[in-house]
Amino acid sequence: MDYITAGESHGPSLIAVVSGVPAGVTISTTTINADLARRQSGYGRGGRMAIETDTVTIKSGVRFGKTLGSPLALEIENKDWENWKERMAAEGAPPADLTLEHSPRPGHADLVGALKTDTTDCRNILERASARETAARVAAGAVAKAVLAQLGVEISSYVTRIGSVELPQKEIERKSAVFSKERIESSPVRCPHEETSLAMVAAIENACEAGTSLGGWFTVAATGLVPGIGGYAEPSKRLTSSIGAAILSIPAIKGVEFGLGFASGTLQGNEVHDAIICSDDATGKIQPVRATNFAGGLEGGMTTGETLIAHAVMKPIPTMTSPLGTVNLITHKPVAASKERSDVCAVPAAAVVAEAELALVLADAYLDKFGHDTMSDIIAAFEHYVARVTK
Ligand code: EPS
Repeated sequence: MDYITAGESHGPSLIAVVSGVPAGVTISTTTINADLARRQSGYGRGGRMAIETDTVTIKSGVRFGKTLGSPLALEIENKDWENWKERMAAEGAPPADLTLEHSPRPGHADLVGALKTDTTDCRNILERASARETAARVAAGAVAKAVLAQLGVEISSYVTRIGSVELPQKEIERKSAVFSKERIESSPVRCPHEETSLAMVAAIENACEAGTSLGGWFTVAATGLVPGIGGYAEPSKRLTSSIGAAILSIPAIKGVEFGLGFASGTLQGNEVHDAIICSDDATGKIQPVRATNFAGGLEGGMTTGETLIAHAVMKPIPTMTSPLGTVNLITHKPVAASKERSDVCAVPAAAVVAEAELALVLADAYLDKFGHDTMSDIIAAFEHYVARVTK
């Protein structure tokens, strides 16, 4: 399974094309729209989210609620296009009163993108570098989640830090905790701890008043995995690298770790590795499992069968209402950076985008192991494998 996206932030729409989806996957626009709404939510979002109500139109690849085995084209309209039709027209001359964006924002793709593509109008860059593009990824990820759901895998995420406010360590159980969806989604910042959520909201309010922005940390988890997905024999098959790269492809993400992650470099081997024990599952079958999950569900680049846990850090959004200094690209004189409307904090939204990225990599890896073209055959191969590894 693979995907590409197209679309500018203020163009007519965002599009995701998802290829390699097997035939027979149950798809519902209600489920995709629920994830799109989760991406739009979270305390600290800006004015654009009040304009948009992201909903998907399935343009191809699905018939009567099931995939056909052909590529899926998914479209999300930009309601804001109504206000940008002339300024973002695909054809014709620019309007006479068009304001060009000559003041690149430090921390955004504006300056380097403008240098690279031989323009002084940063709008040519920021329209695509905008995190608005991640709506299309979430739609693509919902298709991957639908494949995984038929194989018993569920994906969730939660926020552990915004600015200087952090979820207490005892809640995270050495970075291996998973929380119920109810606890996460009932928080305005998708943090499963009420007191911390309130402090995070207050921190966002303070940053808003100061005209600045905040980043943070989040965790993304996959439950219901079987052991042996991914591979140790070739670099490209190691899920540690493909999941890491996928999460790092989300705008503003600056680092990813699995399980104990960086902390494992400060501890001894006996404190870091997960002892192997034998356990009877509900059906009375015996299988080797882990006493703990400090590895975050990956060993040798493969799933261990424990919950997969990745942690990521998002930098503060570069667009600020009290902007940093920059240089006008025409006059080369110092000016304040452009104040493109933006969010104060989008960490809760980025966590939802990371769910999509994790789902896309995991679905692809499951199909690598169990077959690509038809869901009923994939499920048969999957059940045969589960029976073998849980003798
Ligand atoms: C976003 C849409 C954008 C921004 C934000 C995220 O809309 P607009 O540019 O019209 O305000 O609100 O973009 C950024 C954070 C960014 O860095 O570009 C969205 O849909 O998530």
